Amino acid sequence: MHILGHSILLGVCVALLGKSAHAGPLRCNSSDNVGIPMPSEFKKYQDTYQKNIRASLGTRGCTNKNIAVRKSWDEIDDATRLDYIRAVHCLAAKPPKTDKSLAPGIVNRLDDFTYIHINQTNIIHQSGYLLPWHRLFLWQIETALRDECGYKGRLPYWDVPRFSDDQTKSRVFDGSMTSFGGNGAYVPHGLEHIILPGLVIANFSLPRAPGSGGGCVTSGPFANFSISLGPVAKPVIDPTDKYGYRANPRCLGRDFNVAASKGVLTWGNATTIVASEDIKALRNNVENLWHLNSHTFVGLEAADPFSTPNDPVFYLLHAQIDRLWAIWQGQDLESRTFAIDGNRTFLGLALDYAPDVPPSLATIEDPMDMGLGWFPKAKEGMPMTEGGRCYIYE
Ligand SMILES: [Cu+2]
Repeated sequence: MHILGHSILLGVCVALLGKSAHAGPLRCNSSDNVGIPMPSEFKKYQDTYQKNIRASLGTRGCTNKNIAVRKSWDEIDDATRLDYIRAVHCLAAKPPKTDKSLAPGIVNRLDDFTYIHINQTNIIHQSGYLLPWHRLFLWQIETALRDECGYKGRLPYWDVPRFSDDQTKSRVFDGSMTSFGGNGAYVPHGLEHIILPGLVIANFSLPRAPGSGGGCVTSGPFANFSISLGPVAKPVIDPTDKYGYRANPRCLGRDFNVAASKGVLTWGNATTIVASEDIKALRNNVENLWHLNSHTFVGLEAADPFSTPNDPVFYLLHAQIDRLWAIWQGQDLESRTFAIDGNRTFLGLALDYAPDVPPSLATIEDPMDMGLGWFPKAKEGMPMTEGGRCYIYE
């Protein structure tokens, strides 16, 4: 009887899905039946991480009572989703705090974040700072959403491997008003080679394969969303505006690239990452199996290594990466929390604008530039339950 009742409920959900008419598809309440379930191998790592983090907590500061839980966007309720989206629009309507002489294209509080990410790109990617820098960056935006715009929840993550076959089945990209919208409109385009400015190597470029969009996002709460800084990595760099610091008002565009997700951003690769035997393997696996591919899947603005935070989904994308790192750290908090690997610059290349940053190995004592005059050491960006941070991923 129970099984019969369940299938009737599923039938109702399917019928509702078929009737999507207005502001986006109707969804049945439970998303339990959507996506690829977490395999037991991955769950084993997640369980160990959660158990070890909780066991490490004391009775003061970050405790089992007050620890914040960061959840999948697909597992939070619609009210929380709407509150998050409202808070992002709220930051987009607030004045910036960054000195505009640094980048005249900074127009709002979100651009403070995009600006410092552009400014630090050649230092915080393919380097030892990737993970700690972005952990603090996520914490900064989560704090801004909560303290400056009254968001009541925590930073959610994009449940990438659960939807690797079809990311539009995720509530992140289902195009509804409780999502981040869908793909960009289709604009015919081909393969491009985008140049990353600032590296002292002749025309360092990355291939950018064409996806199925290429134009403006037309559905959901970020249709008609205006962005200003960037793009930075382009086929041709304008030497008078190398880092896209001038105002360049335009729509938020995307270019979904299924080949970067299907068979790539899988539970199998997520498991390989959390099972990495040491920090060197972890960092390489994160970069090569996941980081670049998840940006490439979303495409266009999100795939610009510099100005990628222009796409509000950036923070959910990086929360997934932060989660994978957290689960890896949580297998052995004592030996892994402060483990670091990598150079001080992108692939150890010299930078044309920062000759004082030697392309040598990063250490946990190195300062990182988070913007607005905050220069924490790399080690401050490593624990999840110290230094004001107190969160766990579910
Ligand atoms: Cu980044």
